[in-house]
Amino acid sequence: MDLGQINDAINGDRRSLARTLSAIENGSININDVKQNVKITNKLQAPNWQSLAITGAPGVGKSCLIDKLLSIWAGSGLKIALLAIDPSSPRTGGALLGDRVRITSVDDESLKDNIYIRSIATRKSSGNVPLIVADMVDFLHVAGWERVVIETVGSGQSEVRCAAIADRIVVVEGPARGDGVQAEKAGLLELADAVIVNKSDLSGAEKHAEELLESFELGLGDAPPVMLTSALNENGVAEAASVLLDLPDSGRSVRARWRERLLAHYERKILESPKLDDILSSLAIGSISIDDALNTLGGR
Ligand SMILES: Nc1nc2c(ncn2[C@@H]2O[C@H](COP(=O)(O)OP(=O)(O)OP(=O)(O)O)[C@@H](O)[C@H]2O)c(=O)[nH]1
Ligand SMILES: [Mg+2]
Repeated sequence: MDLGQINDAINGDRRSLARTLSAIENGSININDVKQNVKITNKLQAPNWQSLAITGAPGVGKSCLIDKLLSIWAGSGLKIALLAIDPSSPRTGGALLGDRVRITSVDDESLKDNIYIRSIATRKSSGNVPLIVADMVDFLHVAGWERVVIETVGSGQSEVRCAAIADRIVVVEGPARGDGVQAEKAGLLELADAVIVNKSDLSGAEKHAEELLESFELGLGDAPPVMLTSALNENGVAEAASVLLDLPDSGRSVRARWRERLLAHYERKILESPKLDDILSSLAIGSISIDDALNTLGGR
């Protein structure tokens, strides 16, 4: 562990920050060791939330919307970081390129000291991505980034878990396409502390917001706020930015979120167990059962 580099990162050096995050990403340093070994000088007031996941189907406008939100929040003096989880889809060849193009707030001279952006290429990662993301969020807080936004596509278990590690989850949807509520299918809505229907400049957005409200009314617990925005013409974005900054966690999402976190940690426990190799060999020759294996790996 390069303590000098870690201290530089904490003291604001961006290159050291990038390197430290890479070291967390590839598993060469452990966040708990870092916390034990560095003096944490950045005393942040604990805000309402420290991490906010913005999730939803590909192409609904998450990056465009985040760009506007970052401008507003950074403009009000908050230090805000974005972790863009890159599912490395063959479609885009990786969201990095797309997001670089779409996130323009970072090019603004007056804002750039308050904004830090980092992509995480999940394809290259060997470990448990949601927990790597959680560790990176942790380090960003240590390094003085008050709020961390996580952009993740809301399909696929790992992506949903990346959202579940955040303090708050916002699900972004597009206008109605006649095939019902997308996020509902992915089990995302039960995790949502707020829902944004973006592309309100297109027809079908209001109808979709109504569909969402109806589907919440059928469910249990209090419905999260449903907001309409257009990242294109900025309608509703300032309002959304202010609601999101003070967003309470909705009671209904808490259990679902803890379930995802529990599963992520359980998986890490199994994968990082020194007994895993032996257990796999025993399973392969049939000398133990799955229950035996789980008892051994899932225990202490
Ligand atoms: N009409 C309209 N188009 C929008 C709006 N917001 C984004 N778009 C367009 O939608 C497309 C996708 O936007 P992105 O911000 O990249 O969407 P994303 O959800 O981040 O996509 P992935 O990262 O690939 O999942 C782009 O062509 C945007 O220009 C909006 O409010 N209205
Ligand atoms: Mg995007």
